[in-house]
Amino acid sequence: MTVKKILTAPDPFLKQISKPVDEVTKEIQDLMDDMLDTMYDAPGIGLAAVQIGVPLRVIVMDISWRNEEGIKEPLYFVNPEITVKTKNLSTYEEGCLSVPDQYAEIDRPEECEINFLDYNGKKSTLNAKGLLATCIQHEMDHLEGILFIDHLSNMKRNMIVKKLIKTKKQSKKERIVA
Ligand code: GNR
Ligand code: NI
Repeated sequence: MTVKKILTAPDPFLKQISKPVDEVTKEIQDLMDDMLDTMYDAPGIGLAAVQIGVPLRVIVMDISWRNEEGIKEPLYFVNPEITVKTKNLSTYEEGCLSVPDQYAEIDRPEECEINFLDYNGKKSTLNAKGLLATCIQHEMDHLEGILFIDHLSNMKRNMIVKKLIKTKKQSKKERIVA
């Protein structure tokens, strides 16, 4: 169980399409454990493997652990596929661990159905709505090399990317001084 470094935009590594997993082996389970540690540490409610530098179609999520009760309910998705999505859209203010401190309202299908393999490699189906549906779609975008800022106008995206580059340069300088 290890907290890994999360890659941030505009790192070109995040733009690649992640590869399907052949089989849910011990290595894949170890990867999912590390992803969950990294996600809870960040803190976030979802993480795709590519965000920690592993371009495989693996996602972990837990949308409830930051509630009042704080009970952990991790979800694991290997090779997820959206089988149904509603025409109805809903809007959420999204953030991303790979786009630090930036937020924007994004429209996505309100409900969707996902087929995937679970932590034990068993075929499974999930009907998602609300934040769960938004989050799984955000994570599945990562598998295609897409970030939430790619859903914004060029102008809004460019502004955010400029800010990210500026903060990256600044923290590099600080590391040299320190
Ligand atoms: O922690 C996260 N919060 C979040 C909020 C609204 C919509 C999507 C997300 S996912 C994000 C973690 C992340 O970057 N996953 O890829
Ligand atoms: Ni993200």
